[in-house]
Amino acid sequence: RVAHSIEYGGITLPALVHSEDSVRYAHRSFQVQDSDVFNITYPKSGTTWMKEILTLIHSNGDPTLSRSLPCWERVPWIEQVTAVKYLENQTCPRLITSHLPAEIFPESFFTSQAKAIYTVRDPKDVCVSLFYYTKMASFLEHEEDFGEFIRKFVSGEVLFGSWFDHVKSWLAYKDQANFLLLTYDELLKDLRGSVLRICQFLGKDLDVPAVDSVVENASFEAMKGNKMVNYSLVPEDIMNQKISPFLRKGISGDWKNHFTSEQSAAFHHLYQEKMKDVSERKTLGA
Ligand code: PPS
Repeated sequence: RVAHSIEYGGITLPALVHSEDSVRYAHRSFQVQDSDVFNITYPKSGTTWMKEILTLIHSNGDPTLSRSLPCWERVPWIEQVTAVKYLENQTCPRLITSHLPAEIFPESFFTSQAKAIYTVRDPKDVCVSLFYYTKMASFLEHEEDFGEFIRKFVSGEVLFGSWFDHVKSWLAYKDQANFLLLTYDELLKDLRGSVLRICQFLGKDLDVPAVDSVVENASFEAMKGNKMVNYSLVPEDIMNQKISPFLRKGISGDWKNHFTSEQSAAFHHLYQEKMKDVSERKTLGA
C-alpha cells in the first residue's frame, strides 16, 4: 500500500487531501471572520462527533442538513485542498474543522473574535483509535505491532505530529473567552450537558425539543446510521470499513483492552513527564 504524505511546519499530513500549498494557505492567507466557529482536534479525538453537534446546533436541532450533506462539506477542514470550495457555500456562521496545532493555525484567528472549541481525548484511547484507523485507511501507513505503534505515537511519528505538542499548543489559549475546552469523555458522560455548554458558548438559545434532537441525532447509533457522517460515502479502496468501521466503538477506556500493564505504566510515566506543567493533566487522560 502507498502512504504518501506531505510535511509542513514540522508535522506530517496525508497527501490524499493535503498539499503544502493548502496548508500554507490555511496558515498564512485564510481570512478568519469574527463569526467563524472552529472545531479543533488532534485526530481521533471526537472531530466527527463535534462536526455533527455543531451542524445540529446551527440548524436548531433540525437534522435535514446533517442527513443531506457529507460532514466534510458542512464543517470542512481548513487545511485540506477542498477547503476553499466547501467554504464558498457556507452560510454565516461558518463551521470549520482543523487538526492543525496552534503554531500553524490560521494567523488571522489570533486577532479575531472567532470562537474555537478544542476537544481532547485520553491519548491512550486516541492511540488505539488511530491504530485501527491506519489499518482501514489505505492512505496511511499501518504498523502491525501495537507496541511499535505506541512508540511511533508517543514520539509523534504519526499524522499531525505529537499528541503532547498539539494539546499543549492549544491549552495555552484555554482561558480566552473565545475558546472552549471540552473532553471526549465529558461528551460521552453527559452529551446533553455538553450540548448546553456549547450552545451557551456560541450564544445559541435552543428550546428543549431542539436540544433533545441534537442529543438524539449526535448519538453514536444515530451517527452510525447516517451515511453523511459514517464515512460510507468514501470508496472502499480508500477506507475499508470491513477491516474496521470509521465509527468503531465510540467508548472511553478501550485502551485497557489493548495496552499491556507494562505499556500502560510506561505511557503513564511518559505522560506525567511530558505534561508536568499542565494543570489539567489529570482530567485529560492517562
Ligand atoms: S478523525 O479521522 O480525526 O476525523 O476521527 P475523529 O472523528 O476525531 O475520531 C473518531 C473517533 O470518535 C468516535 N466517535 C464517537 N464516539 C462516541 N459517540 C459519538 N457520537 C461518536 N462519533 C465518533 C469514533 O467512534 C472514533 O473512536 P473509536 O474509539 O475508534 O471508536
